[in-house]
Amino acid sequence: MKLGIIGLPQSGKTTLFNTVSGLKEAVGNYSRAVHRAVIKVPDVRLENLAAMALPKKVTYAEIEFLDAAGFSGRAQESKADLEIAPELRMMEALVLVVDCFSPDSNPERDFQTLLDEMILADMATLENNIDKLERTIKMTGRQERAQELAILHRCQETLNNNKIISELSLTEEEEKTIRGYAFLSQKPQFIVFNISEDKLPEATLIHSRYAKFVKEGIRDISVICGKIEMELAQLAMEERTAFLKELQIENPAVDKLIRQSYHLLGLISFFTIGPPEARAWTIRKGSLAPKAAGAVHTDFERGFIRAEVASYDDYIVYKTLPALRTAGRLHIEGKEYVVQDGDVILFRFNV
Ligand SMILES: Nc1nc2c(ncn2[C@@H]2O[C@H](COP(=O)(O)OP(=O)(O)OP(=O)(O)O)[C@@H](O)[C@H]2O)c(=O)[nH]1
Ligand SMILES: [Mg+2]
Repeated sequence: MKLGIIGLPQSGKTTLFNTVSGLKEAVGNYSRAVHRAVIKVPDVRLENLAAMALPKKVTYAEIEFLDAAGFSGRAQESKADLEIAPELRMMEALVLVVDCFSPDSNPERDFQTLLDEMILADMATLENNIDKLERTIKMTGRQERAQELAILHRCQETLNNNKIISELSLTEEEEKTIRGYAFLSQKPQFIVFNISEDKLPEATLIHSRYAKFVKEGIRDISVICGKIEMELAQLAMEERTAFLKELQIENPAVDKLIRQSYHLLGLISFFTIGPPEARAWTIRKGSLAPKAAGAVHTDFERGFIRAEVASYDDYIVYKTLPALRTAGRLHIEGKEYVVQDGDVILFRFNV
C-alpha cells in the first residue's frame, strides 16, 4: 500500500510522516522537503502466529509513505503554484493533513482548498489529454478509444460541477481504462484533523463534528494530535507504554490510521507460515485464491492447484497443520475460493 501525505504548508505533514515512520525529519522549517519511508504494518495476529510457529524470520506487510509538498493553497490565483509532485500520482490513497492546532485555524476551509487544488490539477490533466485523444481518434480512426474519450468527458463534467472524480460511479472496466491518468481526485482520501495537545480530551467530540465528511470507500477521517504522536513514536517501547497510560490513550493513533486505511482501500491480510518465514500479505478484499498465491510469487498464480486454508482463530487454537486437519478445520479450497481476512494459507502449486 502506498499513501501520499499532502496538506497546506505548515499543516503538520512532516510531523505525521515522522509519527508513522519513527524518523526524525525536521519540522516547522518551511522546507517543503519531500520524504519517503517504508514501514512495517503492526499486526498482533502475525506476532501471535510467529510466537507459536517460531519461524526463522517474521515478515510484516509494508506501507510506503510519501511526505509530499505541492499544495500551496494559492493555485486558484496562479496556475504556477500548482506543482504537484509527480510521485504523488503513484500513490494509492492520499492522507490530507489539516491544521486544527493553530489559534486561527479553519479546518473546513483548508480541506476545501485542498479539494479545489486537486480538482484544478485534474482539470489541467484532462484538458491536455482530451485534446490529444481527440486528435488521435481523428487521425487514426481508432474508435475503441472513443469510449475512453467519453469517460474523460464525464470526468471533466464532474470536476466542472466541483465534484471529485471518485464521486463519479465508474465501473471497474471504466476505472481500468483511465487508470493511467492517475487522477488525484480519484484516489481514496483520508483526512487527518491535526489538533493541539490541549484539545486532546475533546478528540471524540471533534471527530463527531467532522463525521459528515466520511463517505464509504471514498473518504475517511481521523483526529490526531500530531505533535504528541510524533513524540510517542520516537520513544523506546517501554517508555511508550508508560506515556500512553499517562495520556490515557489506548493505542498509538498510527495503528488505527493504518487499520482505517486498509478498510478505506478495501484491503485485507492473509498469512503464510513455514519454518523459514511467517509472513503477512496484503490483497484486495474479494480476491480469489490464485490471486493471493500470485502475491506470494507470480509462478504460484500460474501453477495454482489448491489452497489449504485455516482461519486465524482456528490456527491459534489447534496450532499445527496436522491438528487442524484432524479437527476438520483445514479447508481444501480451489480456484474460486474468496480469501478472507486473517486466513492462514498453504498454497499447493505446480510450476
Ligand atoms: N501544537 C501543535 N503543533 C503542531 C502539531 N503538528 C504540527 N505542529 C507544528 O506545526 C509546524 C509545522 O509542522 P510540520 O510538520 O513541519 O508541517 P508541514 O506541513 O510538514 O510543513 P511544510 O513541509 O513546511 O509545508 C511545526 O512547528 C510543528 O511543531 C500539533 O499536533 N500540535
Ligand atoms: Mg514538511
